[in-house]
Amino acid sequence: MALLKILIFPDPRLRTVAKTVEVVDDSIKKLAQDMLETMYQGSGIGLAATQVNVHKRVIVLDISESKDEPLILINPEIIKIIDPNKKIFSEGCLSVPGFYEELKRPSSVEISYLDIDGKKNLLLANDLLAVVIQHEMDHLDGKMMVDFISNIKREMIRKKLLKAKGL
Ligand code: GNR
Ligand code: NI
Repeated sequence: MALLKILIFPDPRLRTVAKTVEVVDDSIKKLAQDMLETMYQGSGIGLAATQVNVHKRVIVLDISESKDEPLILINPEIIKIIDPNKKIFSEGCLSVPGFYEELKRPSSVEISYLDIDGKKNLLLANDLLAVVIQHEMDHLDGKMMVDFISNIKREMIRKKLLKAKGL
């Protein structure tokens, strides 16, 4: 296991579009385990490979209170929006530390993905689980929660995070 370094907005590498995983081999398994360790240590409930500068379609999450229900989703796809009515959630991001934004997203979606054994699965995700999966899938496409807020707010966040980095 190893802790990975998380890229911070506005690092341009966060804009990379991740590639489909062709084979779930040992390197993907190790990546997923290291991502889970990194997510737990950062007190996050989700993490996309993009955030650790690996541009493959792998996300990990754990929305349980007890932090013992890890999920690894490879090549996740939304195959159906079950409830298109959008709900507001307060979202945080390990790549935008210290900032929270109220975003609206569909609150019920059906996902297909490969599990850690390379087997195809379906998952019906509601509420927080649905929101986190959509947040992580955005990362895989180089999108971030700051893209949904006003330019002025995004610019304020960009300046504060650059300053915090000493840039
Ligand atoms: O830790 C996280 N919390 C969170 C809260 C609401 C909606 C999405 C998230 S994901 C975030 C971790 C992260 O940055 N994942 O990319
Ligand atoms: Ni994030």
